[in-house]
Amino acid sequence: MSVAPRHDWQNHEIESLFQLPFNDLLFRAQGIHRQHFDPNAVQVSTLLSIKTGACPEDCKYCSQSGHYNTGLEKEKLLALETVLSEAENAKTNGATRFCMGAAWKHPSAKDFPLVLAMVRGVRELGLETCMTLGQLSAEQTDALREAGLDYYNHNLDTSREYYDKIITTRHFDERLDTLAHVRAAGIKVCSGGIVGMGEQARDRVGLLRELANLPQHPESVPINNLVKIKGTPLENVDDLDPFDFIRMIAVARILMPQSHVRLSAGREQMNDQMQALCFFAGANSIFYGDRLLTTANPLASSDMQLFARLGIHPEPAKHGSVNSGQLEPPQHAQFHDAMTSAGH
Ligand code: SAM
Ligand code: DTB
Ligand code: SF4
Repeated sequence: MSVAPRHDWQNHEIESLFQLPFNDLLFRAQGIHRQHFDPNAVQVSTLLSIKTGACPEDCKYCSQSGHYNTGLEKEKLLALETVLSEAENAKTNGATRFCMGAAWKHPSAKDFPLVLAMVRGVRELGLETCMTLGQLSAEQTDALREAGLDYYNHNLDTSREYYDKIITTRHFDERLDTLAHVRAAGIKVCSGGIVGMGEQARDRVGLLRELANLPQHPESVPINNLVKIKGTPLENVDDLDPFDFIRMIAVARILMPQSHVRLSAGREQMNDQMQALCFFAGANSIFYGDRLLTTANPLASSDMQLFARLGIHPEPAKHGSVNSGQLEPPQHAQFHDAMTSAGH
């Protein structure tokens, strides 16, 4: 029996989930997953950095912060044609959502019209649209919604208590304000965080509690494993135990049963077995394509093979945009070929 999602999780309840024996936790997460989703479908999004580097924020994990010398090549806001041609490629390769990220504190009035044009153009291609541009005002969220934005990504990143150790130039409550504007505008919320930043187990509990106790659960919850970037203050932080990463996915699945939980950054550093366990724990979304924003992601061909070996198929797009719900050739042709050659 499926129970209505809760928004009143207490720390001690979440801690007890994390403390369950691994098999008990995964069994429970998988049971909940099956009540709400096709257990063999995974949503696939492709990411593009539309404006790279020289960010005024001081996020200690990030290659794009202007506060650290990471050797990253900076780029201006991309031209509309470049973004649309990348989106076309993503669609041809089988992605159903196109996520565009900019290294900004917030979008400027000068750049905003081009951003809106990107949303309109990507949507016209029949892809779901997602943007992550930093802090937004209520007026900006309304304009994005009008342009056809489906999702806005803005992560809480970590617990309220650990947050100041990671970012000092933007406050936790400001993040919640942006999420509230996004929700009020009728845009779907994509919000999660990063683990493996030297946080304590209680911070992973705190992050999930904040997300699960939002008035409405984010439709998409990216769980990123820190990609260590040379030159940032976190470049030498200890690795998180891989089982604790899988536990994080499983507990997110239990707390937010109807949300897509994304196995997000860090897959390039994971083996296939680890990713398979993350899918079993309830992850049902990935970034697909050989680049995240500035770092490597597994090759699309490797992901197709992994899906085929696991009998996983990409989830069809569900959105109010042009092609609503229909995946037509050539979308997914590659996945289909990989599945066939793996004997499915
Ligand atoms: N600048 C915008 C912002 O921060 O809201 C959007 C882009 S930002 C890169 C999006 C998210 O990516 C961050 O909030 C963080 O959770 C994640 N991220 C960034 N760098 C990462 C890294 N090195 N490893 C794992 N996740 C990372
Ligand atoms: C999210 O939660 N993870 C993505 C996306 N939202 C924008 C970004 C991951 C970035 C990983 C490091 C990089 O490539 O720079
Ligand atoms: Fe800037 Fe976003 Fe990186 Fe923070 S995570 S430094 S806001 S690009």
